[in-house]
Amino acid sequence: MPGKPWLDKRELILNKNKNIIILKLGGSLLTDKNKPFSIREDIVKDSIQQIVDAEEKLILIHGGGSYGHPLAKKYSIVKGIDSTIPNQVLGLTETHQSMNKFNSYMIKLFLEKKFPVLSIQASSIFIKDSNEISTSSMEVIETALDLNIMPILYGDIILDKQGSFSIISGDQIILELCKNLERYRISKVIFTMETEGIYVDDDQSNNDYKLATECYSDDLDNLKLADLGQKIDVTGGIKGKLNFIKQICDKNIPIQLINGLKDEYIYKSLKNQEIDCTNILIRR
Ligand code: IP8
Repeated sequence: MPGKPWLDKRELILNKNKNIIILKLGGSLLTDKNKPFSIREDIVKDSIQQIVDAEEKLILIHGGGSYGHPLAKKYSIVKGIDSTIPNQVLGLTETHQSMNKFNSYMIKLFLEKKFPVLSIQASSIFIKDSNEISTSSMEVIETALDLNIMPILYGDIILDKQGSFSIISGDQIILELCKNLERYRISKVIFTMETEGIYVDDDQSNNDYKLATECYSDDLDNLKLADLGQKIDVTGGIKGKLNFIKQICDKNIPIQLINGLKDEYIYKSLKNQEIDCTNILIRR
């Protein structure tokens, strides 16, 4: 269109690949979750290198780890506004700022590798109304993807129109993306953790836990899960994760749970190469 050259450029970009992967890097992988403000630098750098090497179109989500959960717990942010908690609103903003700091560390590493990323704050694009997420504009994310910029979102605080607030976990953000992205098709969601996936007691009796390599989403409720040790987690741990996983599967999106500590597993998963992990399948 004469006089509007950017429209041509947009057209060109829009014709490109419309499939994306969503990758979550768990907070307990990236940080020492029980020691406030501690980044596991080698693991973060290695994970970022694998993402850069894979050259796939994706949205990256990261968890809170020791930058989010201890502060959120200290001020009981998940429970919403409570005037009996001293400085709770200040604690809410401190939690957000702490997550920003962690996110900035990640962003800087990508930019040092000349890899274009854009930090998008969940607290600016999502809001709750009586505890239900009511607003979600995906346009910024989709336009960033059009421009081949990798959007990075992270567990954050979320405000509630009824005069309260809570925490939005990385898993909840993923579910919202799965529900609301319109111009992109999510081919797969990868959750990167510190174990190969879900460990279950096969015969439900002798505590002999085995890796569930394949698991149908509608069987998730009936699994006897291994207790892999509880760290500070204000957003529900593995049980909370499975709840989101089921809802993501309802959108017909396959899920892989992988061990981010294993050599090149993030790269291999992004490239659909075979690895030991849990694949959550959808029954047709
Ligand atoms: O680690 C929690 O996100 P998650 C974010 O994905 C905060 O559960 C601020 C605790």
